[in-house]
Amino acid sequence: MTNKKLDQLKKNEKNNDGKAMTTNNGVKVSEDENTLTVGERGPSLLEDFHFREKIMHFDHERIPERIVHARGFGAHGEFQVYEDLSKYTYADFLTNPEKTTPVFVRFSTVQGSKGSPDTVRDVRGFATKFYTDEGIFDLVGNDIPVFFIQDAIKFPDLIHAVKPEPHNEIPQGGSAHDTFWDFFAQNPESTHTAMWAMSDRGIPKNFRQIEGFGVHTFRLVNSEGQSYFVKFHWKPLQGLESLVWDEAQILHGKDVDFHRKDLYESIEKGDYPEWELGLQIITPDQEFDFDFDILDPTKIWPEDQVPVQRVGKMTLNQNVSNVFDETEQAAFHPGHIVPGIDFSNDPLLQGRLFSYTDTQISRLGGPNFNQIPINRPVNEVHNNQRDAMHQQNVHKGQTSYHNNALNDNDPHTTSKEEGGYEHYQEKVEGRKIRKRSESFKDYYSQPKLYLNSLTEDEYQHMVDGFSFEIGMCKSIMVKENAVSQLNKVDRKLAQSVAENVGVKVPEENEEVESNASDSKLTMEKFDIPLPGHSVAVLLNGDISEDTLKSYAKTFTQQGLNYAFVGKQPKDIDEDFGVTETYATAHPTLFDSLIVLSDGSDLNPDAEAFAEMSYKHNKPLVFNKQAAEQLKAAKLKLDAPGVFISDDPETIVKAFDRARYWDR
Ligand code: HDE
Repeated sequence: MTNKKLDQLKKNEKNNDGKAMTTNNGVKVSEDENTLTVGERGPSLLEDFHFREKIMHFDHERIPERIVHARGFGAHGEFQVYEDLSKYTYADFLTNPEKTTPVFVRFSTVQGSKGSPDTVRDVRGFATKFYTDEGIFDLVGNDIPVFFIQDAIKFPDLIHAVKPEPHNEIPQGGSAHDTFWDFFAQNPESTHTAMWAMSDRGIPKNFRQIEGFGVHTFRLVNSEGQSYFVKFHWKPLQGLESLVWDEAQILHGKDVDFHRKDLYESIEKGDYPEWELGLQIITPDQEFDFDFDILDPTKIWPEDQVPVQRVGKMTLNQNVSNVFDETEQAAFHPGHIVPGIDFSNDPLLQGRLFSYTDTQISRLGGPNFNQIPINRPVNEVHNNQRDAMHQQNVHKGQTSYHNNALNDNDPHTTSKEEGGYEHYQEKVEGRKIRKRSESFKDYYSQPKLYLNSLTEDEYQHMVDGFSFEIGMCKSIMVKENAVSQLNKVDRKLAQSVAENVGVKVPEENEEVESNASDSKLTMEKFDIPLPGHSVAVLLNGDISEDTLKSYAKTFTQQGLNYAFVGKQPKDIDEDFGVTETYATAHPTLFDSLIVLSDGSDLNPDAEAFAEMSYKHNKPLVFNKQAAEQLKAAKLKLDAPGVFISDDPETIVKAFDRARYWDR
């Protein structure tokens, strides 16, 4: 199946192979290493037009990074709906199961700048551009289903609070500082999202294993004009996994590109990540049936109450050719919408609709950003918008206004039946007011529901997350205020965090009394397929090539990624060998560890490797000699997830579980 968007992008490709160098004006260049000077040691000349052009262009190569979500990575792919969804919508890409729709996805962190590490604790952006035949639909979502605020007018406050503090620009890439936790404590609507960010969801293992959420309530509209409230979900077919915080922090230094590398390499290998599109649907007559307001973006619709229907699949199967040209210049906007989809009155969504074009103008230099190749729709664009910076089209004809008679009134508008976008005719009336709806004011029930839905291990990770972040604040007042907020959700959580950060918990127990939970919120319920799992095999001493071959064969059959780690790199076969050394490999870069030893003196780096893998709850397998030698190491050989074996077939079973939290 061809991908129309990639075909379109191909037309803009520029390849220098076999080409002579020219200036931007097309003049061939004879010398590109020396400026024009008076004599060999004399001053440079102003007339050196080639130098002037080259250096001018270079001086302007950077564009402003995104104000939020600056650090990101994207890939191309396609989407196909499983069944005709015309019951709910007349959007063409959701009603024709024969059709594949090109997509471009950009994953991102929120707080950090463009060069910040991938593995920080943060919300991840999950923005999808569908290039449908009826125009572009952008689903600009996150990996956490709720947001910190309820009204867009508070977005600058939230972002000012979470970004590096203005007096010293610290910290980079994280929320573990006073202003963020001060915001948290003074703006109780942020409680729910903060709980998610402090849970394992805030430190995903990679982009392939995150969920995606549209967050807001949207509408689907069918051809009869009936509307349904909808929340969009992306469910990863790779399972859902997180890092351990200590591991994430080490990775900041060991590999700042950990997540982008994982995505890039998976796609290069043909190991294409896939997500199913999920819909939660609420009919208009059910709008007020819930104990939360469906317009409130700080609330989920618990899946046990409103099940997610999986309606289609997205596959990411092509890396970009150039990160700046495609990923950096991609301009997403929740207001890029197609017929059959519409907005709800969620005040956060409404504000976003206004905001995103502004940011593109300052980032991409003018209102023609839709003409940049990555942003062009695959269908034709015709209107009377003209001129402005960086216009790429040459518009023919005398008229650029509507209505006209000189050009037969073209470009003409079209009716809904012919594909023209029509807004859903929602009836609204009211007074102009600045007031938060009372129905938005329950800030603590859903945080409690989230807490109740976690496993014990996940709960403990959240305690650790809060303790680290609040513990990093300098102001005792901020710490106390933050703990007071937690006290309104759960007494035990507040007590544990208070103890860890050295403040008192409020005397009064204010917690929400509820056992309500949702079975779909824990990450541990997701199956994690074996293919893609990575294992480091540490070689101590002389391990025979036949042994290595038998390991390599089994791992390849099972779809595992592996690396043999030895003293020096060594080719064994055409396809494999010892590729890593103790200097280049690190336990945080692998999901599990095998140590094979011949009994000769154990390399101290091997012991450190095993201890760190153990600490991060990863599966460990030692052959008998290695186990004997590791008796003195800081690990327990009889702990869960530690296996002693040298049979590659049985070893693979150790990887059934990604982490042994019960260690
Ligand atoms: Fe964004 N957001 N946002 N946001 N957002 C941007 O647009 C904004 C919000 C999200 O990979 C900016 O092009 C406001 C919620 C993603 O390019 C900016 C509000 C959600 C991305 C902006 C929100 C998001 C952005 C910065 C509150 C999840 C990255 C650069 C009303 C549903 C897209 C840009 C990419 C980016 C504004 C809240 C997701 C400034 C005003 C809620 C994934 O326009």
